[in-house]
Amino acid sequence: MSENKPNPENPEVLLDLKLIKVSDKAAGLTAVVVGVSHMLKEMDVLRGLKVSLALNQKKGFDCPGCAWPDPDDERSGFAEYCENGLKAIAEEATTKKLTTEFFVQNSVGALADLNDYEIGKKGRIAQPMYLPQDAMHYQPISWDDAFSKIAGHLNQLASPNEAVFYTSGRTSNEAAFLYQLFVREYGTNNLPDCSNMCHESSGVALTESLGIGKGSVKLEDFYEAEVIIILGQNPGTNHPRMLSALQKAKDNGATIISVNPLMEAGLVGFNNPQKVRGLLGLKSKLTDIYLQVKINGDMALLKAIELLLLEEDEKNPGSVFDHDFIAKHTENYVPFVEHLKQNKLEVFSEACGIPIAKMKETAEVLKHKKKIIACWAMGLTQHKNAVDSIKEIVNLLLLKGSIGKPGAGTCPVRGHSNVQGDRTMGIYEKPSKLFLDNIEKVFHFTPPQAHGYDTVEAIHAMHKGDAKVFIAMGGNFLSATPDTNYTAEALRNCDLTVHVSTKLNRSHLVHGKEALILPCLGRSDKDEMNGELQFVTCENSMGVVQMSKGMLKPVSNHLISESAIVCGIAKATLGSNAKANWSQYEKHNDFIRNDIEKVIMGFDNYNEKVRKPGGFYLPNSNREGWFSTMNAKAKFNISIITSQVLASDELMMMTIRSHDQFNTTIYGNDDRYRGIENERRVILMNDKDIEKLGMKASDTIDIFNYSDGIERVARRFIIVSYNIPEQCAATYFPETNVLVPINSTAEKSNTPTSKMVIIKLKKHGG
Ligand SMILES: Nc1nc2c(c(=O)[nH]1)N[C@H]1C(S)=C(S)[C@@H](COP(=O)(O)OP(=O)(O)OC[C@H]3O[C@@H](n4cnc5c(=O)[nH]c(N)nc54)[C@H](O)[C@@H]3O)O[C@H]1N2
Ligand SMILES: Nc1nc2c(c(=O)[nH]1)N[C@H]1C(S)=C(S)[C@@H](COP(=O)(O)OP(=O)(O)OC[C@H]3O[C@@H](n4cnc5c(=O)[nH]c(N)nc54)[C@H](O)[C@@H]3O)O[C@H]1N2
Ligand SMILES: [Mo]
Repeated sequence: MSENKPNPENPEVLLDLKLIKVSDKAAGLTAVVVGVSHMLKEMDVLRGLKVSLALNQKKGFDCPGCAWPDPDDERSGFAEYCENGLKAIAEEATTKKLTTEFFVQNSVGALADLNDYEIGKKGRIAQPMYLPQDAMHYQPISWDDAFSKIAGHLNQLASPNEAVFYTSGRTSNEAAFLYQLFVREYGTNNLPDCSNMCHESSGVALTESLGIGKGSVKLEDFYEAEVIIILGQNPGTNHPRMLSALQKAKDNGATIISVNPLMEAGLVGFNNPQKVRGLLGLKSKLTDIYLQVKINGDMALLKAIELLLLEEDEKNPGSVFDHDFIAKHTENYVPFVEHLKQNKLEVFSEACGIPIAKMKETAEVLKHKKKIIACWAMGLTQHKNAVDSIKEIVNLLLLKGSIGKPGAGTCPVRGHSNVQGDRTMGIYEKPSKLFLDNIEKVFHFTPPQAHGYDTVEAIHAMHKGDAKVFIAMGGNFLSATPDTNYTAEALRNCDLTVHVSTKLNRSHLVHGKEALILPCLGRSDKDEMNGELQFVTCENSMGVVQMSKGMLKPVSNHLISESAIVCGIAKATLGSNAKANWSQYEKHNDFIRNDIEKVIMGFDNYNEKVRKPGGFYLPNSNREGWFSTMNAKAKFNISIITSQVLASDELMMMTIRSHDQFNTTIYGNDDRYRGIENERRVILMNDKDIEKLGMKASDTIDIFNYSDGIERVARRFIIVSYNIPEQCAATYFPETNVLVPINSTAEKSNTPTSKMVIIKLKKHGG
C-alpha cells in the first residue's frame, strides 16, 4: 500500500493541528454552546428542542451516550444531559440520510478513503443495503430478501459455531434478549460483545472477589461518601453528568482522590451548567489529592496505601481496619496481610511513580474514614494485569469494610448506555448453567452448552477460516478491535458480514465476500407496532432498569427496530421448527418482556414495574450486604506487582478518547480540554522523552509496535508536549488500534491491552 494514500482500514491523512491552553475545568457555558451547535448542524431548532426536552426524562428516552444513571428523584426539568449527550443525540437524530443515490455515486473504496469523522457525518442509513460479491457499490435490497440471504448462509454452514454474533452496548434489553435467544436456538454461544474490550476485567475481578460482576453503589451513595477515589477514568468527557454527583458529594464534605497519568480537566474542576454559579464560570474544585501514576502503576499504588494503613492499624488494632467486617464477611485476610508486609514502600513508589510522601498523605486521609467509594473505568481494565489491579481496589475497600453500606462500595463506571443490560439479558459467550437451564425450561429446546468465542477469539476464528459468517448488532467491529489490519483480514475472509446499524462506519467498508447493512431505529426514533407506540428498556451503570421511548419521526419509512430485525432473521433461519414465538414478539414489546421475566431473575412483573416513572432497581447482593461467592465470603486477593521494563527507546502508550468522539464515532476533530484543536493524529509525550529520543514537539513521526515479531505501524502523528509521566504516551483510539497486538490481552478477561502498548517512534519518512 502506498504510504501517501489513505488505506481503507485506517486513513493516515493529517488535518491542521492548532494548540490552545489546556483546561483546568470541565463543562460551563462553553459546553452548552458547543453541544447545542452540534445539534443545530444536524437538525432544525424545533426537532432539536423536542429531543432535548425528552432526553433522560422519566417519560422520555435514555441518552444513547454513556451509562451514567439519572437521579431517582430530582431530575432537572430542562437539562438532564451534558455536552456529549447532545453530541450523541445530534449524531443519531440528524435529518441527513444516505439515499440509494448516495451509494450509486460513492463506491465502497471511495468511502473508505474518507476519515471516520467524514464517514459519520454522511447521515443515517435509510434502507437495507447489499453488497454482492466483487461489487464496488452497495445496492438496495428488500427486508425479506436480506433476511433470506442471511438464512441461506447460516443454514449452509457445517456447524452453527461457524457463525459469530457480535453486540455493541447500545442495544435495548428487548433486542438483546431476542438476539441471544435466536443465536442459542440456532445453536451457538458465539456471542462476543464490546464488553469483552471494555469492563470484562471488572466483571471477572468482581465476580471472583465479591460474587457479582456489577458495582454495588447507587447514585445516593455518592452524596453520603466520605472519600471517593477515581482511578483511570475521565468523567469530564466520558461521563460528564458524574461531575454533578461529585460536586454534590464535595458539598457534603467528601474528599476526592484522583489517580491518573493525566490531570484531566473534569477531575480538576467543574462549572456546573445547570447552576448559575457554573454558567458564570465559577469553578468548583473537585480533586483534593491528585496522584499522577505511571501507566499501570495502580496496583503498586494501592498496595502502598494498604501497607501504610496496615502499619497504622497494627499500632492500634481496629482504629483503621474494620475487623468485625473482615472476620464476618471475608476470607484470606491473614495470608493477604502477611504477603503485603513482605513488600517495601520504596519498591511500590518506584513502580507507580508516586513519591512516598504523597502516598502517606493519601493514607492519612483514608485512615479514619469508613465510607469509601472507588470508581474506575478503562484506565484500569485494559492492562495485562487488569483483573488483579481491580481486585486490589476491592482489597482496599474490604479492609475498610466499605462494601454493602450507604456511602461506600464499588463503582465500575460503564461505557455504553445499555452495556450492563445486554449482559443481564444473556449477551455472553460463557453463559451460566442456570441461565441455559431457564432457557430450556421456558422455550423447550436445549441450548448449546459449550462456551463460544469472545471478541479476540472470534477474530482469530475468522482469520483462520473457522468462522465464516459475521453478524453485528450495532458497533464498529473493525475499528473498535485490536490489530486493525489483522482484524480486516479476518473480516474479509468471511463469506458474509452483516451490520445492524444506524450510521455508516468503517466496518461496512472493510467487509466479507458479501455484505449487508441493516438500518435500525435509534433510541430517539418513534417505534410504532400495529399503531401502538412502543418503548424499550435499558439498565444503567447502577442496575436501574427503566423505559426509553423514542419520539422523533424516523428519517425513513424503511427503518425497523432491532427487535424486529432479529425476528426477521430468526423466522427466515429457523422456519417452522422455531420454538420461540417469533411472530408474537413482532407484535408488541410487552410479549418480549413477559418472556424475559420468565428466564431472568429480578424481572418479576417487568411490564408493570418498568412503567412506573424511574423504573426499578435489580437485586444486588453486595449492596444488600452479602456475597454470593461459593462460601458467601468476600475474598482478599494476593497478587504480585510486575513492572514492565522498557528499553530506553521504548514508551508505554495508552489509547484514549478525545472529548469529541463516542468510541469510533468521531463528533469532531478537537480535544478542547487537552488543548488540542483540529487534529486527531497526535501523540502526547513528556518533554524529557521528546528530548531523549532526539525529537521536537510538533515533529511528525511514525509509531511502531513489534510484539510477536511483527512490525505494526501507524504513520503520521504529531508530537505534543504534555504533562504525562516519563516513558508514558497517549494517542487516540481508534487511529492507533493498528498498533494494539491481537495477542496482548489481560489475564483471565482476555481484554485487549489497549492502555499498555509498547511503542517506538521514528521521524516520519526518516
Ligand atoms: N463522550 C463519550 N462518552 C463515552 C465514551 C466516548 O467515547 N465518548 N465511551 C463510553 C465507553 S464505551 C466507555 S468504556 C467509557 C470510557 O471512559 P474512560 O475510561 O474515561 O475512557 P478513556 O478515554 O479510555 O480514559 C481512560 C482514562 O484512564 C486514564 N488511564 C489510562 N491508563 C491508565 C492507567 O494505567 N492507570 C490509571 N489510573 N489511569 C489510566 C487515561 O489517562 C484516561 O483519563 O466512556 C463511555 N462514555
Ligand atoms: N484502542 C482502543 N480500543 C478500544 C477501546 C480503547 O479504549 N482503546 N475501547 C473499547 C471499548 S471500552 C468499547 S465499549 C469498544 C466499542 O466498540 P463498539 O461498540 O463496537 O463501537 P462503537 O464505536 O460504540 O459503535 C458505533 C457504531 O454503532 C452503531 N450504532 C449506534 N447506535 C446504534 C443503535 O442504536 N443500534 C444499532 N444497531 N447500532 C447503533 C453505529 O453504526 C456506529 O457507527 O471499543 C473498544 N476498543
Ligand atoms: Mo466501553
